[in-house]
Amino acid sequence: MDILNRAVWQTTNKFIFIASKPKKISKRIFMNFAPLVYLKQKKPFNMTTNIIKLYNQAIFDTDKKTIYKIIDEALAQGMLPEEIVFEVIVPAVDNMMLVSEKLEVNLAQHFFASQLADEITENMVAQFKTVPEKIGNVIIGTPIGDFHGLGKRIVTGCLKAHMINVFDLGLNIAAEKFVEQAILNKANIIAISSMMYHTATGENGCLKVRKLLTENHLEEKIKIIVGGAPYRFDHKLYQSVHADAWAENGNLAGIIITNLLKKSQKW
Ligand code: B12
Repeated sequence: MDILNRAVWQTTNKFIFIASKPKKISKRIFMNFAPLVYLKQKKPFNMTTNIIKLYNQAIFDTDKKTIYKIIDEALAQGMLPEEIVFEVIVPAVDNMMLVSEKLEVNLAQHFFASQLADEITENMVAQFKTVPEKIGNVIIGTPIGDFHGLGKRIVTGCLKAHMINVFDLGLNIAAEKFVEQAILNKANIIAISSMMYHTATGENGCLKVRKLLTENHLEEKIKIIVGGAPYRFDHKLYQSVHADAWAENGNLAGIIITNLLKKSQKW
């Protein structure tokens, strides 16, 4: 977030000074702080729209301090924690994915957006009037030999914001552990993040998880979803490794997993 926007948060006086000279402010900056005018003055204006705009901008600026101020302000103005999660946080994750196709969005911004989604969702859920029902349990990890954890963490943040319970096993996970943990936690989905071709297609990764599920007659209960760089290069690779599905990014993972959860046999 730029200095002008910070000033808006700091003192109303500074804001009035800025607002009195609108011609000198770039359109982008004006659009960023304009909604706050209404927020501060409590004028009838679509508050949720304002919060969404401010939140999205702060996400792009990777400005954590401002994000928490926006959330506090939203709560103070009467927005419910439920509304914050479902009308601000989840759409912001979607928005990041949508705009990244057109604008240059870097890895740090993606990572930041999903981390914050994860963090704020946890925070808000604790304040919900009725604790929301999680739509299902997911086990996630990288397979044996793969220590690339960034994609997995982004996916985890997105899934949590979609109200999915995630058990993150970490890196370098044996096929046996994926299955054992899925049974233990009554998970309907095993999500495997592979960043290298050989860990995606190797015998100790998804192929072995599938073998174990088949041997234990768990295929109706536990579905496998895969993701990571090799799958983005070859969209049919997921079939070769006998997964049920794949997803290109965290947001799509949330949508596809929600559908898989509906289809899988309950524990
Ligand atoms: C960062 C990085 C590293 C870092 C990892 C840091 C960390 N903590 O994760 C470090 C430096 C440690 C590293 C090491 C190595 N790396 Co490396 N690394 C990369 C790099 C540049 C980026 C990977 C990444 O984080 N991407 C960013 C994330 C956000 O994107 P993403 O993972 O694709 O995730 C998105 C989607 O794929 C999807 N997704 C991801 N996971 C999942 C899971 C599910 C279930 C779903 C549905 C979706 C999903 O959603 C995510 C969010 O939108 C890639 C190149 C590349 N462009 O991919 C090489 C790359 C993966 N590395 C490579 C290699 C070779 C290595 C090393 C072997 C290098 C070496 N000689 O030591 C080691 C191996 C270490 C190991 N055993 O794992 C190769 C792999 C080539 C291959 N054979 O397939 C790549 C492709 C580089 C290259 N072009 O050669 N690497």
